[in-house]
Amino acid sequence: MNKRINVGLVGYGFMGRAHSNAYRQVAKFFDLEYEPVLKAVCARNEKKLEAFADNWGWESCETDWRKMIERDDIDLIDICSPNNTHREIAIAAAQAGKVVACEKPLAMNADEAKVMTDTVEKAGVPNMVWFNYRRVPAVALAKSILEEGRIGRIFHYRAKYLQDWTMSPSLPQGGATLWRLDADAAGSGVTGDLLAHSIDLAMWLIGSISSVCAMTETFIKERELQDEPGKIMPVRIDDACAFLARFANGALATFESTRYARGRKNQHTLEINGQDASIAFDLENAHELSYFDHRDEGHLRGWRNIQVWDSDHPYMEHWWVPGCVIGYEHTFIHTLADFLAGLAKGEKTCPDFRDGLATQVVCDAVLSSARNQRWETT
Ligand code: SOE
Repeated sequence: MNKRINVGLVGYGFMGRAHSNAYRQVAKFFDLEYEPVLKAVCARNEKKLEAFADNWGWESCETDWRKMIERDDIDLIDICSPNNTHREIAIAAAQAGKVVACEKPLAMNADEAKVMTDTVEKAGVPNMVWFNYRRVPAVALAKSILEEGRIGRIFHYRAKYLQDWTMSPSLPQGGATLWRLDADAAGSGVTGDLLAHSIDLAMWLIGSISSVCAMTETFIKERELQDEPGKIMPVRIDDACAFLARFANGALATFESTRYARGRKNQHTLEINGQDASIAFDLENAHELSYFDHRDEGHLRGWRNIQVWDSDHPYMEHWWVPGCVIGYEHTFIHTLADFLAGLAKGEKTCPDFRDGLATQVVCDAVLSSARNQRWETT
């Protein structure tokens, strides 16, 4: 009989669905000591909440997260409400001795992330941030290729994260579904929402970032409020951001993100160029990893596309027969599986809050560099 871990989820939007699916699936595909129980879900709109709980099989509903944290039958608090709620909920959960999982970005800014990290560490509670793209099998394979030393000295890192869903000037801002456009709820625009993913991956793969030089732009300056039709307010988030970076190990990087790349829905790419080899990944072709090895025999040398769908590739032995591709939702299941395995062994699983803080420090430096039009150190 597996040990049960009772989960209380805060938030039921896009990420609430992705996390609920992970809690439902994980024990069916991974042999784990801990089996998550979908104990309670919390949000303010009671009617929508009940329908959500019903659909995903959450046992109970709460409309006040404080009450959920007080419950003795909840072991883990998972936060996937808007970014401006993360700090208060995470701190209260940690102080109540709960395990804490938090959607990215960890916080609105590095100051908040620091307090949250200090609190979970002082309370000694296991914690993690859902940077799910570390658990794309092809990205995990890139990590092991780097760890095997196949790339040699690294010179360049190139990342892009492109979307196009906010291009319409008539799209409102704020409210339940468009809080990512509201600086008070999100903290920032593409920097915290998208580049946080790219920065997390870059630092995991290559090492820490020591300085950045950024530019940002807000293309559409005013939008109607979703909750107050007719009321037009300035837009205060960054619609696009590009920055140069230096890693502590001497490698150079470029990062670009926008929600105005027509036709790009969720294109998240990275390329690493080293002395001996290069690797490249594109989330729009998530089951492939491109690899070029200069040491190959000359007449055979060239980019190869590794189809990351065989049972000896990361995570793939848990799924179907080789060649049957998996997708976006599986990255959340893998994140959860690794976290639960870490809990069982009493080991921390990365990315934890300290890693989330490191990313937040870089995001703050990026925004400050763009504001002040100068290089910033992190
Ligand atoms: C934004 O559109 C978003 O939903 C991000 O918030 C997620 O983190 C990203 O993975 C997909 O895009």
